[in-house]
Amino acid sequence: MNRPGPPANLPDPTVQMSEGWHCLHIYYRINQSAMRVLTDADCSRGREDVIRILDPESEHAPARLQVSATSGHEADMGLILMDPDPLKIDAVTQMLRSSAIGTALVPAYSFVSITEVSEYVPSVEQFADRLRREGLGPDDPAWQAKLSGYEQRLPAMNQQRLYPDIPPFPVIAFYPMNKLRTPQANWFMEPFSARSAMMAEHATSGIRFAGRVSQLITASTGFDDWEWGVTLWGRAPEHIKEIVYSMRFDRASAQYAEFGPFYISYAMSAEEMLAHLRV
Ligand code: 76R
Repeated sequence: MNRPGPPANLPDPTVQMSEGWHCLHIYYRINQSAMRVLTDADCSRGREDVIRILDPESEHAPARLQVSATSGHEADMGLILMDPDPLKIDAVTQMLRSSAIGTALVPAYSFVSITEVSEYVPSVEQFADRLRREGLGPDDPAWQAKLSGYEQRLPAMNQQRLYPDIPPFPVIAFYPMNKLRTPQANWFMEPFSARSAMMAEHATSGIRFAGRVSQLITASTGFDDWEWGVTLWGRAPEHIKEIVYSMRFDRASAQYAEFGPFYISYAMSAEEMLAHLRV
């Protein structure tokens, strides 16, 4: 029988993405009973293991690695890991598990996602349409400056969305979210124009936090139980509360958003984290 073969000129199968990175947020709890049965030698070797495994400069480290201490009973330490290779990320968690204090490191929560440029990031043409809707025309003196400013900023902003640098802010909030699919509010049944207008309102409210909060939205449809992971880095803790509260009033959140658990962590080196956790 003549079966149709795969179409010609497909790229080779790969676990790497054509663009963007794999991302893992993982939280651990220190199990005190497991710590108790470790010998002093295991403990000090374990500390050295963890510092080595979580050194962002080491050769085995994924492209991005951030360590933090987490508030609340759910977790003690949090990691954000990003890399083109999902197995390089997974190797970090396997190294921790098989380290000298691996039995005391209990995963408490994890979230698997990938970086992306959202479909609602306006192209230069869509940005021009938006200016028109705001009442600005090509004859306006501000038109060209706004448009070419956006055109110049866009490549760097998309680079940051796909290959994010971690900002030098000490407070990290992470939570997963969905957009609702209920008969009363179904985001996915709304036309693109309506979703786009809501996301424009959302972006306008987000831009007010420039310099105080840095956001990373990673996509997880098909990768984890929620549709997106929201990572917020705050210059100070109050900005996190303020942005999340004020966004509750944006239509995209007020009507359509559903949230998972929230984790608040404080960025530090692996060595500082171990000292803080009294390991
Ligand atoms: O990336 C951009 O700056 C373009 C505009 C923009 C998009 C496309 C943007 C801006 N976001 C976008 C997409 Mn966002 N964002 C969230 C949350 O708690 C809540 O209510 C929602 C959680 C926060 C706090 C936040 C912050 N955003 C998205 C998406 C993907 C939707 C899709 O693709 O379908 C989600 C789920 C989401 C959620 N957003 C901003 C912010 C901030 C601070 C900004 C301004 C960014 C800036 O300063 O450049």
